[in-house]
Amino acid sequence: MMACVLHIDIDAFFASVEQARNPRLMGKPVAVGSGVVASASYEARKFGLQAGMPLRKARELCPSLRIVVGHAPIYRCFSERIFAICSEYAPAVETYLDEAYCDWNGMERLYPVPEAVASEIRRRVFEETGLTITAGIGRNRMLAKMASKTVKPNGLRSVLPAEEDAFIRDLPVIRLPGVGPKTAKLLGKLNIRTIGEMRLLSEDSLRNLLGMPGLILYARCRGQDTQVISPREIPRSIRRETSFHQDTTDRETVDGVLYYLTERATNTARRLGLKARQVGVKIHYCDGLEEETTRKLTTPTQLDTEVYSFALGLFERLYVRRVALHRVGVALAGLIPDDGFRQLEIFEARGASSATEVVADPCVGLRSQRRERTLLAHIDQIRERYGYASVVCGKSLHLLGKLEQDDHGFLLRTSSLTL
Ligand code: TTP
Ligand code: MG
Repeated sequence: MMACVLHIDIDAFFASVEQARNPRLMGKPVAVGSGVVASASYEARKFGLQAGMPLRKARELCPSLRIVVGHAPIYRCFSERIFAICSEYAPAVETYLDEAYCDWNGMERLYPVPEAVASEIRRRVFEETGLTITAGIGRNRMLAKMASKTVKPNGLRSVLPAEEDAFIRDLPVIRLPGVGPKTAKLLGKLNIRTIGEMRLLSEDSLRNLLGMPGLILYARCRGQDTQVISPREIPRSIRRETSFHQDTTDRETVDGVLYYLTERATNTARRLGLKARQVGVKIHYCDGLEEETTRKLTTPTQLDTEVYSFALGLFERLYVRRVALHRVGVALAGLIPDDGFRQLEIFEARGASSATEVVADPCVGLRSQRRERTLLAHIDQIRERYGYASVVCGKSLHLLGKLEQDDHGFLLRTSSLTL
């Protein structure tokens, strides 16, 4: 086999961990979540349960359902253990919440039969954690993931280069990574229902139809995916600091700079796929006194408004002297991969009271976060293409007219916007 990638995904992750921890749940329909289903065991799926379904409906469909409020830190221990096993078999492993991509490129001589290695990993994971995983092997990460999807749960499938075309050609477009329900509907209007049929569209028409992602899909529907597997390196902290052009007591300027520094830091965190568990603020008065403080967050974040509201609170605690400021800085620390655990932490906070309580709308907070996340993703994209200064947000609007700008953003006096 040529260059290849192994993809693994834990079966019914949260629900399986609960079953592994409590033998009485073994073999029973189990759902983890509160308000809505985050994960349903395969026994529960037979009743039609799926992620995102309100628990009330889940109970109607399956009266014997056992509902468990989630335990995110425990799930993380299980996934880390599984990822550690994967790392013993691959030089580079890229991990997400319950998925990992192992790079086996260049390892043909060491692993002449990749399926045998995948079987060994699956066996070890089961023996050492009690969980089952599904594995897919393919020439690139997309094909590996698509392969594993077809054999869930507890399966193994390898798609050989000669089989690729037959494998993807007749699948519905929604099965192609990057095609969501909206795109599928749009393609449906053009009478395009299978991945093979997508190839009838030229590069230009896909771009006109879907924007830049259309170009990626043009390659993907042909089985091509050039994205490499890269373990994400995690810095200790992301710090953004600057002196003012003149020492100042003007709150608009200070707030504007604080916002701007925060946004630069969160922008970097998002680019690196990280969330912060701590926010810090540092100030230097013009007479040389320095103060610094940090705060731990209950829920890690990478969102501008959240980090800024913490940073502002910290700043207000620190800035108590009536002396002009010379320099300010914002730091994100306790960085961890943005692996999607946040959602459950919110479920936990809501669900801690009682499992039967009818929660008015557990999704309100989630929705506004999701909205901000989507908005920020768009802003990040625009900035990447047209320069950082192409969008000015929030309180950094105060800096317009006060500070000069170039493509890279505001011209700070002594910037440390290096990362
Ligand atoms: P998935 O891998 O999509 O689901 P799963 O592992 O429960 O089931 P399977 O892979 O066998 O289809 O997601 C992994 C975990 O992410 C899941 O156990 C719970 C969490 N999750 C949520 O919290 N909310 C969601 O909407 C989804 C889809 C998953
Ligand atoms: Mg899974």
